Amino acid sequence: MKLTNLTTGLLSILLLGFIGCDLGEDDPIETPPTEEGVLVINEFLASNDAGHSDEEGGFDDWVELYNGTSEAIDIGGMYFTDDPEDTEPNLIPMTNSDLTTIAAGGYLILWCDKEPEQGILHINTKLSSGGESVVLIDSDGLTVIDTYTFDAQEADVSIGRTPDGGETWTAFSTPTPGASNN
Ligand SMILES: [Ca+2]
Ligand SMILES: [Ca+2]
Repeated sequence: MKLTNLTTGLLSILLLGFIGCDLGEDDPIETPPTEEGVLVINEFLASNDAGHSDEEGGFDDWVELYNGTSEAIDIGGMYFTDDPEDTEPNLIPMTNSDLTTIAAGGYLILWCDKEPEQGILHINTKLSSGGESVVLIDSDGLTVIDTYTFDAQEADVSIGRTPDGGETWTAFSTPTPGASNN
């Protein structure tokens, strides 16, 4: 008799537990995202006819980086290239961390104008409007931080992630260099 009561009790506990789990699965509250932000290529313009110009007034190609992490990141010492097979990617100089540091949640523009004499954020590479890649490589020269390969581009229409740092790439007829893509 005692054993039967014990068994019934255990079954009740198991059944309650089961019902509890079932209710839990139906809970409409979604788990908040836990994935930490990362440093990404967030937007780029490979055909700049009359969009945003650089300090010298040049309508040059540009790449926007976005720091989705909670810490400032200095990209000095990292590399950028338009070719994933490039054995000599462009070194981003380490000579002025004020210019190369991206605040947490901040943006930075690299000008792809083949005019490195215009400053350390001017890469010795232009982007092909016919399509190629944008590749950001870590300071070890090997680890690809982010890369994206694109097809032929329309003039003054940028391609970027939505939301900032997100998985989806969208064409923007109103580019937002240095600001949120939203
Ligand atoms: Ca320029
Ligand atoms: Ca933007």
